[in-house]
Amino acid sequence: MNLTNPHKRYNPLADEWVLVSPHRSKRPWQGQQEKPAANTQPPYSETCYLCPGNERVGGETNPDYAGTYVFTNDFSALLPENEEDFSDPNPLFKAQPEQGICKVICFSPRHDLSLARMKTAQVRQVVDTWTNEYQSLGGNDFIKHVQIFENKGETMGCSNPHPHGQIWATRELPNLPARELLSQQNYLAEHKSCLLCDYLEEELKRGERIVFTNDSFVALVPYWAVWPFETMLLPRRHVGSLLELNNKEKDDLARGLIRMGIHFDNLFMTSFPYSMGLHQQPTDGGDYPAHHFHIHYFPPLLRSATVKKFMVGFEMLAMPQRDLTPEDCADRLRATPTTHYLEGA
Ligand code: H2U
Ligand code: ZN
Repeated sequence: MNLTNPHKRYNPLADEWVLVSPHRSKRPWQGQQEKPAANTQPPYSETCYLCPGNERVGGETNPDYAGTYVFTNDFSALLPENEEDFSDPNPLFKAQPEQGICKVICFSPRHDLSLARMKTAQVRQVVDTWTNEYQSLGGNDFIKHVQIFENKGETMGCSNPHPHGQIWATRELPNLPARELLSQQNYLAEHKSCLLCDYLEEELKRGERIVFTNDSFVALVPYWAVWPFETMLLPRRHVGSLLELNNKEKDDLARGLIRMGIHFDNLFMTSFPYSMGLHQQPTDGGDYPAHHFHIHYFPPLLRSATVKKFMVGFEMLAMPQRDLTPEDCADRLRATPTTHYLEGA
């Protein structure tokens, strides 16, 4: 399928539309224009608050950790206790208390690495840590949703190059997970099958948006992607969360996370910035047969290591828009080598 005229595409998960203007991207692809970015980070940094043995801003000292390391965020956006009365008689001034727990996960003691440059066994440890945190945080009576995510790169407002992610666990379902869950539940009710299972099956047939696959996971640029190189990593099997993955699937997830990172970094020969996160089923003990576990990557870069996409103008006032098609972007990602450009450098 080669759509060349302006059109809208529907995102059945988020229930919203994106405007696609392929005719505007006819200008030739310049490809690599900048010099490959060297990794200038040292394996250990004295001034890093995430490196082993260092003191954090909050005053605590990190242990001399060897694998992953989790601690409660010293500046948590949410607090477990919250009894304040936010009620207002006027419905136009609606507020509710929110409770939660925020944690930080160091993926590795090595200050100079990223998921893309770690070994499978090390990333597997990250997957296991995510699984344990999802289970233990979700086990709290008052926690309904566990949002695991990684903010990577200065452009994404990430404060530190040390490989790390965060978890914000909340009493309520946040906006996007709530919308996605509802869409999946409506789809199941209407079609008697899973939205993402059906979508994945069709994408594997069409092939044009697939970046790579392994035995258990598929990486693709969604048909409705908003960000140029937005991708999703989906388990082939219908599982609601990490808890349902078997050993082999967890290893394949680790391999998928690494390979996604390598394609991204190789695209513009830079440590590719993004926000990524896991969407897992709610943790209130309810039954969620419609929910298909998946990972979103939202990267801001457009044409080079420095030229990013701005969500401004029409996009702020009306709806998101893109010029490069998701098919073009999947082609470009797929065409990058599967070995990291810094390997052997
Ligand atoms: P970012 O990578 O998105 O900047 O997040 C880092 C988190 O680390 C941030 O939420 C926390 C910040 O509150 N932090 C600590 O918990 N302790 C520190 O000593 C510094 C930063
Ligand atoms: Zn560090």
